[in-house]
Amino acid sequence: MTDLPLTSSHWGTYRVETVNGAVKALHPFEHDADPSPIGPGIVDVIDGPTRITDPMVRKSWLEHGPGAAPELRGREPFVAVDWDTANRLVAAEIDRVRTDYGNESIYAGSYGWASAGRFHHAQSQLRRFLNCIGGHTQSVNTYSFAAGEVVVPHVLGGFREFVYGEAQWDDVIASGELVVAFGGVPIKNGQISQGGVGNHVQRNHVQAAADAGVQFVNISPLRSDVMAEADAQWLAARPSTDAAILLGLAHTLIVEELHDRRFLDRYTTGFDRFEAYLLGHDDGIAKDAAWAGAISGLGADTITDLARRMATSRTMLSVSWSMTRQDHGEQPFWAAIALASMLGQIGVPGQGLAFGYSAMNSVGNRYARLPVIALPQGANPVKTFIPVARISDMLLNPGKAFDYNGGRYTYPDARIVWWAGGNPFHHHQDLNRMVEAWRRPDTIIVNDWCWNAQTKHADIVLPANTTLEREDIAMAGLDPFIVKMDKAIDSIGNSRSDHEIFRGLAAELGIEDAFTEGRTEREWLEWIYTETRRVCAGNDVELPTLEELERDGWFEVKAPQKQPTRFEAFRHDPEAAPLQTPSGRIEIFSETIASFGYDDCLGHPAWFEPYEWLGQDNVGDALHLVSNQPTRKLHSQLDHGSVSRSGKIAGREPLTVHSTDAAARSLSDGDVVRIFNERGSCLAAVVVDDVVRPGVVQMSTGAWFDPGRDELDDTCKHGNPNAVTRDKGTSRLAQGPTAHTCLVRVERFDGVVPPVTAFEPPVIERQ
Ligand SMILES: Nc1nc2c(c(=O)[nH]1)N[C@H]1C(S)=C(S)[C@@H](COP(=O)(O)OP(=O)(O)OC[C@H]3O[C@@H](n4cnc5c(=O)[nH]c(N)nc54)[C@H](O)[C@@H]3O)O[C@H]1N2
Ligand SMILES: Nc1nc2c(c(=O)[nH]1)N[C@H]1C(S)=C(S)[C@@H](COP(=O)(O)OP(=O)(O)OC[C@H]3O[C@@H](n4cnc5c(=O)[nH]c(N)nc54)[C@H](O)[C@@H]3O)O[C@H]1N2
Ligand SMILES: [Mo]
Repeated sequence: MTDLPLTSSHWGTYRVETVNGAVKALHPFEHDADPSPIGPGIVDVIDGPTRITDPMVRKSWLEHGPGAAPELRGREPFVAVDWDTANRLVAAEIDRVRTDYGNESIYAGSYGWASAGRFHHAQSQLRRFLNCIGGHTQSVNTYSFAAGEVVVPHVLGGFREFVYGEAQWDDVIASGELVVAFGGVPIKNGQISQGGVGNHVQRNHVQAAADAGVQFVNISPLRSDVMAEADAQWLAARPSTDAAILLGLAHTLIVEELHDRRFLDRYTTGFDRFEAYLLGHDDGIAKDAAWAGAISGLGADTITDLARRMATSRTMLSVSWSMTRQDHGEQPFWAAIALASMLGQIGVPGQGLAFGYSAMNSVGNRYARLPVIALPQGANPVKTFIPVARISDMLLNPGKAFDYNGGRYTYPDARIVWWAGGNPFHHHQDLNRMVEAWRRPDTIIVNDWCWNAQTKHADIVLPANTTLEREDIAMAGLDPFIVKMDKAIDSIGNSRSDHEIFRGLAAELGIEDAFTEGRTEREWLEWIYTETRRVCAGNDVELPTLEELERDGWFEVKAPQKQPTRFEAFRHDPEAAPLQTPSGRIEIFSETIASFGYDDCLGHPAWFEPYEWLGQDNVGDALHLVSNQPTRKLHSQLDHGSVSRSGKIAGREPLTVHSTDAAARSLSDGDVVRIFNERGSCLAAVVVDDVVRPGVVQMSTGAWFDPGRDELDDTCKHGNPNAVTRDKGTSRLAQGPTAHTCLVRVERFDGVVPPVTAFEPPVIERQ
């Protein structure tokens, strides 16, 4: 087995078995303690009807040019063309748009996860290419935790550097007593690490902590967010009420004098303003346990008990990234920082604050931080940007002003939209609104390898190959394993690597040398690896030569014996090791944010009623839809493969419904239901299970969007939750996505159940 080619993906490392030049099986990597079943899902779809084998152009666009019949996007046949034709069409369109409108009118935020592999990173290739021709409008922040990325730097002086190997599991296991996990510790999500995983560790860490006597509290609408073996206490709060719970805990600490005044005085600023707010001096409302217990549905006693336990235990507070993807998603993270400050345990190993254990395999994992080198993208002369989740707003409102993090900016007039390695028909909210927005640009170009909703809604599709069809190196700096990814099979059809796609376009535009710098793909790979090796050597980390890496296939970078706990130095001496905030301290009150004057994000953490939630008036029989990350895939990737499909019910996405809510609607297992609200609707298949809180339904993201035709026009027949989620920013501060705040109605679908067509390719005409 160990002589089979190796490959790496965001969900793990595998050995590839081929027969006669075709992929037969993917086998788990021999050093992976807990391999993910996701990988083999590619085997039956790498080739076949969903694979895009040639460049494709939407029929009206080909016949009538840019902007032709945009309402037919997603409904029209494609015409297969050769690469020369595709390159000519794309180059001419780039030239037209940059000449007539300027490079700002090329939107290439192109958000998304693409594939693992340092060189063949689709977005890097796209940006490098566009930067060679004068630049493009870009996006900032992520769908993962935009609200955190924007608010936390104001409060702690940084964010990403606190997320991954920071609050280490090793320390929790050695000395922790209590893990209070908002959004749980979802092992399903720990399957993933951006850029590749060698060894999955989250399950074993939770188990080791539980074995060591650490107690878990799972504050989540979903019981399974902490694995059963950890025997967690489940506090099934109403979704999107986390900020209120955190404030109620904070209030309880004050009235019971359990807060660490010494820590607050020495390490934080602005606690008095927050305290006044908690006590209700501003608005007459005490944010006490009764108040929080009522909002969250947990009751006052639960909040009080938890506050006391947290104050008297060695406590790790973990806030999952999902909490940022709710309305006012800035608040839970900020409130959690304030609460952890009040507990006074920040900077002590095994205690304090963690951002999302098991959101990815790397969170809490001890590993050496490598300064890995990426493909240089060059400089983008265009400074225009949008917050990533404002894509529909931008397309619908060119020239309109928007707020972001203290600034006021204007949406550009995007004429070309280009995606390579991401899928807005997966990731964006309110897909009906996006379909509308998608009619605005003149030209939509997508590089991808399969006929998903995104490629079906494009004008020009440039077929990419997959990781199994090219060589690369997995080396993202978030995992101890460096893996030489082998080319296991030849490219399917006429597909090309993204690099090769852009090289062809660069040649057409006369800038090939600028794009390639005279290097072949292999020479780029060698350059990236030897540069990384050189920089690592300067940091006292010895990596093997490329020859040695290729001989062995992989290399495990030794973890440091002891990694200093983040904030340890700050705790030791806050003057000598200040935070990168204006005050050098933890900003429980931020003068900077207060100075922005936003009514939806104040100078301190606060509770804002979400735009829709179970506690609102007239909630009626509405249910809160939690559309969390899928267990059997990463986002939409490989939804068409056997592993993901094995989780569907008669081909449709499952919707988990509590037994009382099922009974009230006469629903039983396997029933097809319509999930709807004023924004849209989708079908799904019912699973009755009390793993969800009453009033909450759960449906994973990732089912390929499959709007019906004719009588079911805007209903997604397959079960994509973004058919019903709302497209509104978290606040004027971060403008992050708010998918997790969503009310729906659910009813049995009594009509003739339409077939799922998500995995059918479009009609293709060959010239
Ligand atoms: N309702 C709801 N929506 C959500 C979320 C949620 O919790 N709820 N979560 C959000 C989050 S956190 C995220 S990160 C986003 C994820 O959203 P995305 O990252 O956009 O989702 P993916 O499905 O990973 O999209 C990657 C695309 O790249 C393609 N691809 C893979 N490899 C290659 C390659 O080598 N070259 C090219 N050209 N293409 C390739 C894949 O086929 C796929 O279409 O979704 C967000 N959306
Ligand atoms: N298998 C798999 N793993 C993944 C991914 C994937 O697609 N598949 N995606 C990866 C990516 S890009 C990211 S960003 C991370 C995301 O990691 P997370 O943000 O942690 O992912 P989610 O699954 O959306 O949310 C975790 C849990 O939060 C709970 N939750 C939802 N709403 C609320 C709420 O209002 N309050 C509380 N307290 N809990 C709530 C849900 O029950 C959910 O299971 O996952 C990564 N890991
Ligand atoms: Mo994400």
